[in-house]
Amino acid sequence: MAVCNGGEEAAPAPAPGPAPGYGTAGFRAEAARLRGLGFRAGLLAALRSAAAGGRAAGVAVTASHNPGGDNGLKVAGPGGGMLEVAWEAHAEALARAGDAAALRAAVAAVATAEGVPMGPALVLVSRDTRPSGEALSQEVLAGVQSLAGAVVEDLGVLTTPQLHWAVMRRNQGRSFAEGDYFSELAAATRALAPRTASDDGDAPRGALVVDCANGVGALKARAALEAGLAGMGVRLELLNAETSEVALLNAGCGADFVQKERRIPRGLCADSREGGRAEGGRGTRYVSLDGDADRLVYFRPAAGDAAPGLVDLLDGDRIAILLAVWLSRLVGGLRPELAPEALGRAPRLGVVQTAYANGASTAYMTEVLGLPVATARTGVKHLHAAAEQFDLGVYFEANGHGTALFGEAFSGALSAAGAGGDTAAEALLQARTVLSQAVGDGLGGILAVECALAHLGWGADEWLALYADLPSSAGKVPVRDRNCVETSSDELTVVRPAGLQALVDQAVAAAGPGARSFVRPSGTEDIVRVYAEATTPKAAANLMERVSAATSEALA
Ligand code: G16
Repeated sequence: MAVCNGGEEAAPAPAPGPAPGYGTAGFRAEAARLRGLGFRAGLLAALRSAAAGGRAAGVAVTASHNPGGDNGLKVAGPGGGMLEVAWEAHAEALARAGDAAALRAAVAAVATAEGVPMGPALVLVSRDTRPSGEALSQEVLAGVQSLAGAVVEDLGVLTTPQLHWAVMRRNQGRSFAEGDYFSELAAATRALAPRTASDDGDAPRGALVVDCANGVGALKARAALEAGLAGMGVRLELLNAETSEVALLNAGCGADFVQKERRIPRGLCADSREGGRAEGGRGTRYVSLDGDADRLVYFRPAAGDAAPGLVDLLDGDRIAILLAVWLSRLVGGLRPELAPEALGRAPRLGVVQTAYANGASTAYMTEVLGLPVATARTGVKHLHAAAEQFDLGVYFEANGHGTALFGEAFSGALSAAGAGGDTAAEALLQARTVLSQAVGDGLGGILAVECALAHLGWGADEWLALYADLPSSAGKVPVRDRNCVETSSDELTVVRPAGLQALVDQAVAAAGPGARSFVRPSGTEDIVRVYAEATTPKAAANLMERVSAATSEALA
């Protein structure tokens, strides 16, 4: 059984107070509250790797969309995706272990429960640009090395999806050098995109403005995007690319801000509507990444009579639809004599969303596109697992986190068809490279969206015209302890505190036909989230306010 090697004696004591839970996407809290947790997350990742016979696991030190004073620890499992849900309880058990003796006991308990052998383990570690990240990642490195036989590799400053990609590639026995990440994205995009660039450097498909949230994406965006975009005639412009001032991180910018507030990010002029118009698909396009570049949302300064500063949002729901339309057309172009022969049946395409998906997007997917739509709990780990049920599963949260997964049998069929000269199969294989198979990747997502728009001949106008969103409103209720609210497993019904769901039901009934609302605790911030949909913007906003007030009251 795996054991500690004495290094655990140097484990920093955890900060006072209850240890944070593993949450939606890892441990996340104000940086000072994470003391000692980096060590324990490193140890946990080493155990995960040892349990997988030495295949690598990973730890990304990041708090993603949270403010600059927070930090966090996202553990990647050996597949390159999020830590398996079954291991989250082990992570929390290690987090609660106060001293070296308790840590040894917790490690022994995990080793017994999971049958973790004494043997090799490898953990890849990265961090984002937060100043607190350096000390926290040093803790992670020490934590990994405290497991007998474990080896750690510090990959330095990376986006979270790059860390996941590195773990996936390492375990495929392929290079996980950062240069390969960049060059493969560029090569796949160039192979995939219609060639529209002219030799004189003109950008016939206009400019793409990337709001980097003043986060780690700013350091990687040019290397990841420029070559691929230039090949398809798009000029790259970076906005909010200041990483030296932590107070600017995710502040008034980035995917979470734009999607939740529906406002243009800082740095764009509030009345710059001209640039926002898509003229025949050639206008400037805008996209926001979040603080660790695992989410993307497109937007444009709102057209029409909207107040300056607001946006027309092209969120994860719309990105899922765009990708589903594009990928379905490619699948439809497969040579019938090649594809079914290798797969043995027609490929099953599907989409996965969460309860936050706008009802109009779900209706469009099922009624217009005729695609099966599955609903998963919030959290990429849940959507990813649901998408694996399809041969080609597109998954996106409305907040912009997602990708498209190509199943093993389908990928095999595509390789066979591609080798036989099927150009649609070749294109699908390139799309699989651009769309990370490990976890949602904001940078790869941008390239996929740009390829899809170019192939379909769409600009923001055509994309927005597919359907009209149902009016919706999202709010946050600050709480001291987010665990004070508990929901049913589909997140649609509050089971604790007693009586709150009845108040939500009353508010929904009063908001008229077609209205819906739900309340769930965030797994990343000390807040309870409230979502509401109704037939008019005013009714949706009122419903959200009423449910938020009921929530505050129930928790007082
Ligand atoms: C993380 C998760 C996402 C989730 C988001 C918000 O994103 O990876 O799946 O949607 O948190 O979660 P919650 O509503 O529980 O706060 P990120 O980009 O912040 O790591």
